[in-house]
Amino acid sequence: MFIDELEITLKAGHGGAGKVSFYRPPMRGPDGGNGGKGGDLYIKVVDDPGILARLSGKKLVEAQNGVMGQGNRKFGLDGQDKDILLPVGALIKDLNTGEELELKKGDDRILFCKGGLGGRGNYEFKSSRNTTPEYAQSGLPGEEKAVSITLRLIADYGLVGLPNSGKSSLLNELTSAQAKIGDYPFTTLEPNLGACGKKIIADIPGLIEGASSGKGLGVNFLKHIEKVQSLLHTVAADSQDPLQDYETVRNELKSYNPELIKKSELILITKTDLGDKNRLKEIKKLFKKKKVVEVSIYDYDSIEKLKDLLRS
Ligand SMILES: Nc1nc2c(ncn2[C@@H]2O[C@H](COP(=O)(O)OP(=O)(O)OP(=O)(O)O)[C@@H](O)[C@H]2O)c(=O)[nH]1
Ligand SMILES: [Mg+2]
Repeated sequence: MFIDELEITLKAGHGGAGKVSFYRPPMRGPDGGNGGKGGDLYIKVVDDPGILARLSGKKLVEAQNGVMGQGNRKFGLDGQDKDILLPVGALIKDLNTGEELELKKGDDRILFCKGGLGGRGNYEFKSSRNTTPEYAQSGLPGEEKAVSITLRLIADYGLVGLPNSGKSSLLNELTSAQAKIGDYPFTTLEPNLGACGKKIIADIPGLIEGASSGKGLGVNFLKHIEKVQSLLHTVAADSQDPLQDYETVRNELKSYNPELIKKSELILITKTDLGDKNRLKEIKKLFKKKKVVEVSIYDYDSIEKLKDLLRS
């Protein structure tokens, strides 16, 4: 399942306690060693938008605690660090402070929660005034942060359009994605990504009237459009009213976030094999000065032309 929102607690390791211990007689004096440091928790940024699925159902990710010190002045082991893998584009919000961190490409590994220091053992408290200290420090707790993680896909192009208008079919032709295709609405239930050369294309579930207020599947996925560079708006050539189809989707984008319709846009008249030349001419006219490209998955040349255009 594709997951793009979750809440989780991230926690570094607790420092190990210092040890209270004494040499055996006749030596006497304290020999309790220090506790180990708690492991740090790192965010490791990866290029896989599907990675959040691994955290499904998890409430806590934590690094290892430091180990308690031992007699004979032995230090406890440090706790192991822990990496949590999160995708590029994720926004991490600290639920207590409201602080936000956005994971960008090129970020690698970010120290997010610092492990607690280990406590000092009683050996370290020996002094001329107190040659047999009977106390040691407990270790310090590691940092702990309750966060929400929200992912917005980072893509160059976002495919938008009514259900069944051929978005996923196009994604499969333009990239090596293998999105599910069906001759019924709402075949796509979660976003798909594919690469066309160096450009990433995102395919989201179809939008219908009312999508921005929760109808269909749209509203859950409209946020992914916020981060794309340009829109590829599919309109099927066999539609009764292509302009109305287009306006419906534009209105939903606008109601969700007016910024969305300011993005550059290419209208793709899809399934052109289903319309005769005259009808195609009519449809093109409807969109007047807008940038329109005709395409059919059964027309190899049209797909290759579109690939060239998108890559450039
Ligand atoms: N004739 C023809 N049929 C096409 C073409 N492209 C897609 N189709 C068909 O149209 C139907 C819908 O295709 P999808 O790619 O699943 O459409 P979608 O826009 O992703 O649909 P949702 O995921 O439901 O929003 C399928 O039966 C496809 O085989 C085309 O160029 N020509
Ligand atoms: Mg689809």
